[in-house]
Amino acid sequence: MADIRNIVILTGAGISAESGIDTFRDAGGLWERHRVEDVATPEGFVRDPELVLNFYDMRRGALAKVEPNAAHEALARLDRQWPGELLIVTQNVDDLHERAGAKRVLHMHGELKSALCTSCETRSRWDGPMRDRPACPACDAPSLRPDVVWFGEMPYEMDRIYAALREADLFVSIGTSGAVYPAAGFVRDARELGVRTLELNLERSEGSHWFDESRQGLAGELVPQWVEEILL
Ligand code: BV8
Repeated sequence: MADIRNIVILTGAGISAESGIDTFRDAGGLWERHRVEDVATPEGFVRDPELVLNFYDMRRGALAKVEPNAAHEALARLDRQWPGELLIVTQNVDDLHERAGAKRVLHMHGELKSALCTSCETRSRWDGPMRDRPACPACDAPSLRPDVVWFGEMPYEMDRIYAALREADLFVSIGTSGAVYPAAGFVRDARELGVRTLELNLERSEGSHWFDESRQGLAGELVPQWVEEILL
């Protein structure tokens, strides 16, 4: 693909599904077992901090039992071999892109392995549970919360994401339902900027009709195939 130099990739829970991490909206998904309002909003955290801390402790603990899949590995290979600009913007809070070896990764909704102090606002790498209210590494206050972006909170590094979209020649969306903004709006921003758009997803998503091309299938199959094509 000679005329493609700069690529922005958006990933969602679907890229981690084959690693055994629950998605949000598929059958049996996270939102079937937990009300979003209770576990993924600031109000829910104020109302019942233990419930929220346990919800994220459980998901953080599950990370140790899963591995990156062929889709994460393929994006890491693209990251290593792609000569132009590449940015993997992930909505996921898992660390599978990094564990597969990808470097140019941006977690717009934060990370399970990061803690945010509600007293000093320092963000610290964090691997363990938070339910016992551990001390903030920076200010010692027992006020750590999961460093994830809840509904109603501003996603991280939006300026950097829009700057990358403005420079992009190709926008690829992988494993996301297109249900949550502002991520779900990136395909429209890309189209308005004249950027080519491709969707790789198990089924048609809420935004499929906005893409120049939409391929349905397992990320573990579609992503390695696409990476092979683009590196030719
Ligand atoms: C904000 C982190 C602004 C936490 C998450 C009305 C209209 C428009 C917008 C709004 C509105 N009302 C409210 C809003 C804003 C709201 C929003 O969009 N609500 C929606 C519900 C309408 N958005 C926000 O609040 C955002 N912030 O807008 O701030 C602002 C402005 C000024 C000042 C302050 C604030 C923040 C949203 C972030 C919420 N946090 N996650 C955590 O992980 O616990 S959201 C979470 O769901 C994900 O991060 C992701 O973003 C989102 C969607 O999930 P997906 O990743 O797409 O997963 P899903 O299960 O939905 O789909 C999986 C897909 O994969 C499916 O399509 C499936 O087919 C596919 N798949 C499955 N298996 C495979 C597969 N594909 C390939 N292979 C497979 N094997």
